[in-house]
Amino acid sequence: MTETQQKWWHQSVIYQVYPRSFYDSTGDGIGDLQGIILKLDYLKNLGIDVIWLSPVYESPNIDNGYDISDYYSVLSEYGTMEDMNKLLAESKNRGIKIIMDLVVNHTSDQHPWFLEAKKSKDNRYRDYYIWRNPVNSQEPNELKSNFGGSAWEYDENTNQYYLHFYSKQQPDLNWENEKMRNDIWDMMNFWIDKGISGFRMDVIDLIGKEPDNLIKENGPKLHDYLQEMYRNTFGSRDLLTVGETWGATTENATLYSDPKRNELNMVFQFEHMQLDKLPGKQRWDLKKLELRELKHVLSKWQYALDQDGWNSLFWNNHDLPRIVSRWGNDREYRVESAKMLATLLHGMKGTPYIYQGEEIGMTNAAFQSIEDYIDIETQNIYKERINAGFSEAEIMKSLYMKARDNARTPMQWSNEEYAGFSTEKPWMKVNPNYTYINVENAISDSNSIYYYYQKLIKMRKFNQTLVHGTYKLLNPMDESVYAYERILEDKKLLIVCNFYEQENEFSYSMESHLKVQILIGNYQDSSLDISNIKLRPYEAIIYEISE
Ligand code: TEU
Repeated sequence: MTETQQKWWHQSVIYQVYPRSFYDSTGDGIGDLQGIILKLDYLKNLGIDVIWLSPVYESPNIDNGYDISDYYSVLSEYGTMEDMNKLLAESKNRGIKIIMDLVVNHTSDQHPWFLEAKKSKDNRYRDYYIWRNPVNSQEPNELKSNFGGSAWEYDENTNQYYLHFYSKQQPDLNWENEKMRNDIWDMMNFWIDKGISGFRMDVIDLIGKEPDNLIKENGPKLHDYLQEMYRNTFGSRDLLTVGETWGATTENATLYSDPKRNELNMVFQFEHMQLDKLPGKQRWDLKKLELRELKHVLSKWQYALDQDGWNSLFWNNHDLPRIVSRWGNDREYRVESAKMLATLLHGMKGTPYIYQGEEIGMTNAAFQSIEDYIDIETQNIYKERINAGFSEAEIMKSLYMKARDNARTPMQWSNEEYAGFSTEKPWMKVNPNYTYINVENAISDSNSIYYYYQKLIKMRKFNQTLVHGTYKLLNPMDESVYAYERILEDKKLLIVCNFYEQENEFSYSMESHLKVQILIGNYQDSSLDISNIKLRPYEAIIYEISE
C-alpha cells in the first residue's frame, strides 16, 4: 500500500459512547455532554483515537435518540450546543476526533417536517415521507417493522398510511425527494463545518427502499444516493464514514467501501453477529455459536475486502448484548475470555470499534423482570411473543441473551452507589456487579482487561503488519481453536485463540532459523514453542515471527 493510499482511520481505534449511560455530571440520573468531557482523559489514557457519539440531538427519546426531532440542536438532557462545541474543542486538545451518528433513514414523528407533512396531502413537506392509499381498507402491503408489527401506520386525517421501518414514531424519509436530500446535505455540512471528523450512518442500507416492490435493504438507488451524498458533503474532506448495513453481503460490501467508487470508507456488516440464531429466524430464536461458522464468516469478510475495501471490526454496540456474556464466560473466566475475544478481533485487518464498558469486561444486564427493560424493541417483542404463545420463561431467556438493554446499563466507574455513574438513581438500573466490575478496579490492577485493551490499541500504532498485513485462516476445521496469520513482506503475526474453557492444542510449523516473540497474551509465561502450543482456558497469544 502506497503512502497516499494510507488513511488515518486505517490505524485508528474507535470508541463508541452511548451518552445516556456514559457519565452524569448534573445528578439527574442521565449521562450528558459535560460528563463525556470529564472522562476524556480516561479515554485518552486508554489510547483511542476517535469517539463515535450515539445521537445527542433533540429527540422525544422513543428510541433513545434514534428518533430525531431537530438535527440542529442538542437534547437539553444532554446539554447545549455550547457543551457540544466544548466537547469538540476539548477532544481536539487531546488528539481525539469525534464522529456523529447520522440518522437519516427516518426522523421522529415530532420533527417539524413530519408535523407539517401530516397536515394535508398537498402540504409542501408531504413528500418528505412515504404515504400510500389503503388497499381494501387495509395496509398497502405486508411490509413489517423491524420493531414488530406492520411497517404502515394509518393516518385518519388524510386517510393514508405512512411507512415506518422502526417504531411508528419514526416515519421513514422519502429519499426519492431531491429537496429532502438537499436538506440532509445542508445538515451534514453544518456538522462538518463545526469540526466533526465523520459520520456513522444509521441503517443506511435502507435509504434506497422501494416499499411498493417490498424492497427494504439494498434498493436500486442506494449507491446513487451515497455518491450524491459524497459529492455534496464529505467528498472533499478527509473524514471517516461508516455505514450501518445489516443487509450487506461480501458481494455488495465493496460497492460501499471501494475508494474508487466515492461512497463510504467502511461498513458495519452483521453476518458474524447473527450466527447464534436459528437460520431464517429472528435473533430471539437462539442457537449455540459454532466456532467453525464464525471462522468461516469472519474469514470470508477478511478475504473479500482485502484489496478494494476495508473492514470494521466489532463485537459490541448499543444494540448487541455484551460479548463476554455472549461468546465468552462472564463468570470464572471473565477476564481471560474478554481478553481472548479482544485479541481475536484486534488481530484482524480493519478498524476496531470498542463499545463503552467492553474495555472493563462489562456483562449482560441480567434483568429478571420485563418491567426493568426500557427498550421499545424489547417491549414490543415481549408482547408480540406472548400473543404468539411463547412461554414467559422462554421469552425472558431470549431477552437475557439478546435484548439491547444488556449493553445500555450505566457505565461502571467505581464501586460507589450507582456505580459512580451518577449521584442519583439512574434512568436505567445499574448492573449489580458494579461492586467489582468497574473502572477504578480496572485501573488499579495491572492485569486488568483495561490494560490489555490499552496494549492492543498501542500495538496498532507501531505494528504495520497488524494494520496492513494480509489475513490467512490456518485451521478452518478445528472446532475449538481459532488461529490465523497476518502477513506483510517478511513479517508475520500468528494469532492463536482458544475459544473455550477446555484446554486445547495448536501446532504450527516454520523454518527453524526464524525468530519468534510474543507481542501480547492473556496469560503469563505462554509457550514460545509454537510447534505444539498447549492452550489454557481461553488462552490467546499474538506471536511475531521474523527473519
Ligand atoms: O439499528 C438498526 C437495526 O436494525 C436494529 O434495530 C437491529 O435490528 C436490532 O437492534 C438488533 O440488534 C439502528 C440503531 O443502531 C438502533 O439503535 C436504532 O434503534 C435503529 O437503527 C433505528 O434507528
